[in-house]
Amino acid sequence: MSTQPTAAAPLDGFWNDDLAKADPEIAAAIGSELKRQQDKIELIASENIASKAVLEATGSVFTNKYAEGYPGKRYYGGCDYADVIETLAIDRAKELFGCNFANVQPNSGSQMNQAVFLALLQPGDTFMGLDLNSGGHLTHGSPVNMSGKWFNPVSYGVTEGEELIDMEAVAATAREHKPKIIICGGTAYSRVWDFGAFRAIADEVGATLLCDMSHISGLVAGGAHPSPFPHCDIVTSTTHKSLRGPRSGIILWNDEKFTKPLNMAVFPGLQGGPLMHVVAAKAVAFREALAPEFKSYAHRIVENARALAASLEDNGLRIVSGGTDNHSMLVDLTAKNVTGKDAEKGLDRAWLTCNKNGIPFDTRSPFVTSGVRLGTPAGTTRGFGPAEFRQIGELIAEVVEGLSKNGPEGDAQIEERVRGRVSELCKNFPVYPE
Ligand code: DSN
Repeated sequence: MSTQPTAAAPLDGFWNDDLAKADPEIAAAIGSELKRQQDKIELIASENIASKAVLEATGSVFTNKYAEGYPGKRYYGGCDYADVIETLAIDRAKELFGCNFANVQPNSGSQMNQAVFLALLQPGDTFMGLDLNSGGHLTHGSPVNMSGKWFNPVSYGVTEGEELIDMEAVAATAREHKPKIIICGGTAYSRVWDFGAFRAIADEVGATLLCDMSHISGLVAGGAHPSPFPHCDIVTSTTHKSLRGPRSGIILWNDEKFTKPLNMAVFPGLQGGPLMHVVAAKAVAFREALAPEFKSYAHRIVENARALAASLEDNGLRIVSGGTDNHSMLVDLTAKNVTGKDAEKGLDRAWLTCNKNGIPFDTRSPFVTSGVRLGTPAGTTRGFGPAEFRQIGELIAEVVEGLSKNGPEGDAQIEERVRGRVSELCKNFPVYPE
């Protein structure tokens, strides 16, 4: 049996058939991708399944429109409706996250963070963020990223024993280096962020406090994680992770003094014409997130993550920091003598999609790693509950056991059996039931 979902799914019925007629190759690849998303279980913590309304807005005629500038102050004519959607997106973002100002134009997570640096730092200035090895993000000071090449990043990490953010190290590093910006938030940290404690340290050293809440913004919107406001000065977020919108970014803040520098940094500092079709889709996603059902969704994400973590632990796998408070977890495979790279491949053969990820104090390279990162936002969207996630934990443990015994090629029989059980689950919980 092939280890990949077989035939491409036709797109007929999902959209109309314009694309299939105009470009059968691309239509076939999109159909295959739809089938992959339907047939495999998505456990990548930063991915989700956006609604058809979000997809429709992303594919709308706003693709055709240039709207450099901001609502009411554009450099192009014909922006009446661009103003309507951008104003709605701004108002909904402010309502959703309870803040005074929003810029909804950043095209991506990297650009939203670059805009904050452009607004507040000069080349060579010092800022502080969570170390990549402890779950930080590339744009928070990695030496291979512009943030690490053009500025002077200093970092904090997690404690060796509990694997929790080392607040003493945060305070000590901040006192020593006096960073202009302190960043909280990361991509592979599964515990609650103490924004108040970061605020106290930022105040002590005179730093601006930036939260990159990309991973948890859906949980914040739904009240399943404390809000970075009012503690943080500036909050950035991608919109496609737990927030379940289109692939994009936003910047939020409360103090008027940041308005001009941040808006000028996004446009004309970094970007030209905003992707108005994506701005429209962000507005749609914010409306969805303001609905009462989203609160329940956000809480179910966390409940499901706890069920998955508990199941993995019950089946002999160690979870970094001993569990999770949010949508994600890191599984430490060291004791199984399995690398993250081999686990990612083995799990994919069994139709469980995840990514290899370094664990705190990992001795292996980022291309190999000793762990995998798992998340529940996408599975929760398709309707899985704690019972399904407990099963998924068992399936993951079985595949890892096969890898542990047989090496990188794993146990083909186990993987085939797991694929069968994944298929059953996926059939019962379609990604786009409509
Ligand atoms: N690549 C994203 C993630 O997976 O966390 C962050 O940008």
